[in-house]
Amino acid sequence: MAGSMTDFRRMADDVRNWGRWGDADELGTLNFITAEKVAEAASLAKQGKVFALGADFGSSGPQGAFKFRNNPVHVMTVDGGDADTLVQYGPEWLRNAVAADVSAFFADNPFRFNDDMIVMPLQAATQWDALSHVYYEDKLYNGFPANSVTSFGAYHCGIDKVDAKGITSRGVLLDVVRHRGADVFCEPGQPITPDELDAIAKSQGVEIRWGDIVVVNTGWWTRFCATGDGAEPGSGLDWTCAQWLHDHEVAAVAADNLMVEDPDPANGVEGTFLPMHMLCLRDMGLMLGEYWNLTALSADCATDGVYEFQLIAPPLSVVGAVGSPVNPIAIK
Ligand code: UVW
Repeated sequence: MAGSMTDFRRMADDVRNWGRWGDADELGTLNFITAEKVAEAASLAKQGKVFALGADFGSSGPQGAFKFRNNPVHVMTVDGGDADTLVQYGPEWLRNAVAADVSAFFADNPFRFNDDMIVMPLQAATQWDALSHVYYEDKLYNGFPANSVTSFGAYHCGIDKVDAKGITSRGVLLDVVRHRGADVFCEPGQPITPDELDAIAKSQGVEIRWGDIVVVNTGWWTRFCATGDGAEPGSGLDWTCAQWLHDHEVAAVAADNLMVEDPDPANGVEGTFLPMHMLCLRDMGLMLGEYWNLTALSADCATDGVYEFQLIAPPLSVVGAVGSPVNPIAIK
């Protein structure tokens, strides 16, 4: 539903959690995940079914379409072939270096090894947005100054600040694709409203509870795997879903699309961009998960009618990072 800056500010005032868990808090709505909640989540692992929700991190990933982010670049730094190549063909100095440094590994013994490295934006594929990822008017979540994010990294609200939580809770899948009877994915121009989220939960027979991580299937990832088109917008959560997430006191929200919220500025707030990001990350302190591969999980939920699971989605504790790759695991 298109809104004005006045609507936006009214909602921002309503959903803002600053000070709710103390002035020093950098966990935000992850505070809803109590020990009881973690135990409840673990009790949902009943059938032994495991779903890895991480996308492939590789050169054919979803990035590149918008120019400012790239797909991962993966290179080998040592491989078993080095043993023969370096020892036989390397220049004298290198052979000596090899003799000194790695011949203990490669020469006169059968042991071989391979090493590699990856260069990529932390937003390259399946990811968590840290609370410092998006802000406005010079303030991060809980009022921390935006200039505390420097070229050295985020001193406040970095992804490393949520490490202690591990990020595991009861996950609930809301399947918009099947609810709409869409072929594969939610066509652009049809933002998912708060009422629709309630209707989906009701029709799936699942309740959204305090501290849950809500996972929304829009079919975007399934479609991307078929077309390779990372620029396909699809539809996402209407920006007013920030209020719904606040009212349900959920711990985090994730989706299979590129930005969780609806990407069309015409459905957002006049005069700004990604208003749900601003409300969730900066005002509520609620993390967003993007590019989650929900294809197999959503198919399974439709088959067995079980839409709740133990969700385990710890980010990498990259010091000062504003996001992290993740391979979330759903266990039923
Ligand atoms: C932006 O595009 C700023 O963010 P995200 O990757 O969270 O969609």
